Amino acid sequence: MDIEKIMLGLEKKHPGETEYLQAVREVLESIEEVVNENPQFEAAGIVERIIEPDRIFTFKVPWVDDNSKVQVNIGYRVQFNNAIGPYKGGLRFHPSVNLSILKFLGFEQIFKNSLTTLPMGGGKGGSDFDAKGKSDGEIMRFCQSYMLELWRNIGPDTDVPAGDIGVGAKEIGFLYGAYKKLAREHTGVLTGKGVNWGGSLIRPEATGFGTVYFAKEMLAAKGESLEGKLVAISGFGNVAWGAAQKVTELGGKVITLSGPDGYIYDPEGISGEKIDYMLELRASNEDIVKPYSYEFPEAQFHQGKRPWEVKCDLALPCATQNELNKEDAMNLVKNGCRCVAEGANMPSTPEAVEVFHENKILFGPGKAVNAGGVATSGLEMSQNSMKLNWPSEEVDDRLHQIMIKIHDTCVKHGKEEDGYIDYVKGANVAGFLKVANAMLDQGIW
Ligand code: NDP
Ligand code: 2IT
Repeated sequence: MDIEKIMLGLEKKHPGETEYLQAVREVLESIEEVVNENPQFEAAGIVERIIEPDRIFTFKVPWVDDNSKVQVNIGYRVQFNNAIGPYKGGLRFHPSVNLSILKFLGFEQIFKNSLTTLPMGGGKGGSDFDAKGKSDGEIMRFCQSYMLELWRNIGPDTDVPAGDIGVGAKEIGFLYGAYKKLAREHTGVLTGKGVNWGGSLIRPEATGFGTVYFAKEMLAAKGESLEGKLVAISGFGNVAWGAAQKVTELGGKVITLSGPDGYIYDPEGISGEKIDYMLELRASNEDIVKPYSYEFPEAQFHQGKRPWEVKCDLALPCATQNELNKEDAMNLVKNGCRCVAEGANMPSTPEAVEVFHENKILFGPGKAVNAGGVATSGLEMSQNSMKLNWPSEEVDDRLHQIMIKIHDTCVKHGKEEDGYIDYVKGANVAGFLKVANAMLDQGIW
């Protein structure tokens, strides 16, 4: 496989789509060996086909704000690959959303979903809608308009969206209400639904819980545990919230959170009512974590900075892509951090990942570490199909087992001669093989 030639072709076709090109390059570099060993993949053009989405929907989303002014956003859904199951992946509503970001997320989702062991293909969607300062009525009208266009292209066996940045329980509720009205069906077309109308218990916590279950396995492979560890978390949304809960439960101490405005350092640890306060912060639709330091004066607020400068044993980036660069990675290594597990999607830049690998730091990539969210979405789909609800212990146990299995799979495909585990390679190779073999079986499409 000639990676440079493939990348050149892709760059030509999709100029300027930096996040998408970054995600594709990382996967190609990991799977080079396995593709070269399996000439049937090259003969069937698997790589050329897997890096292009099956199709993309782009549409106008007009809505009326509280001042009776017409607003227009752009909506997207990228249906990337459905070789092993219906397209599955979240929706992101954030002003930064563009096609490059959604294509990178959809591409990553193919391999992540393959790792979960469940039958789900890869997709992603969203809009450049900015929820900041919007009333619930405005968010509802936006969600209704978005679904008015999207509903014909999704379905419980076709494409099943869920949440991501800016899309939580509230937005899923509005989107589902609109779908139900348009399709005249009550089906599992979205995941992350309310528990009274088809949602799975533990889905809200699942990404954060799964992240910590994975980190726990990484530490255990080195004979260590979370007990007494100092943990730096970035973000303050859904993933950060679940991770903070589970770290605390397993005996670790969460010492940072962050938002686009800066980070909080709380030497006493972020637990109990402080974790509940994160929900309030997130629901406020404000972009600041600063209020945390008013509420809990022992915490220090560091304006415009990222948490990677604090001394910690573990780092869990849970905010957004490319939020941890080479300098941050060098700071973490210098300060004795031993394990980095990505709760967010692609939060570390390629240069940062290189620093982790060079220093033999335990490094878990997002597509393995945060797969517990979509895995539990898969469990929600199973429950919807069977028309029953599992108790929270059962869902949590299944999630935990899936995360252990994903960890084992990464070890199997990523263990190097000196015993170091390249989790990036392990996740990419294992995720790829299952989808590539399914594509081989199904002919050229
Ligand atoms: P949320 O919307 O709940 O929270 C994300 C938070 O991060 C927002 O509050 C956002 O603030 C903040 N944020 C945005 N940019 C930055 C930044 N540069 N520094 C610090 N904080 C920032 O989203 P989620 O918690 O759901 O998603 C977080 C990450 O996890 C994303 O990468 C997502 O793709 C990934 N993920 C989510 C899953 C899920 O199930 N929800 C599953 C797997 C991965 P603001 O809105 O003010 O910009
Ligand atoms: O990035 C992700 O895996 C998600 N946002 C969750 C997707 C899902 O379908 O639950």
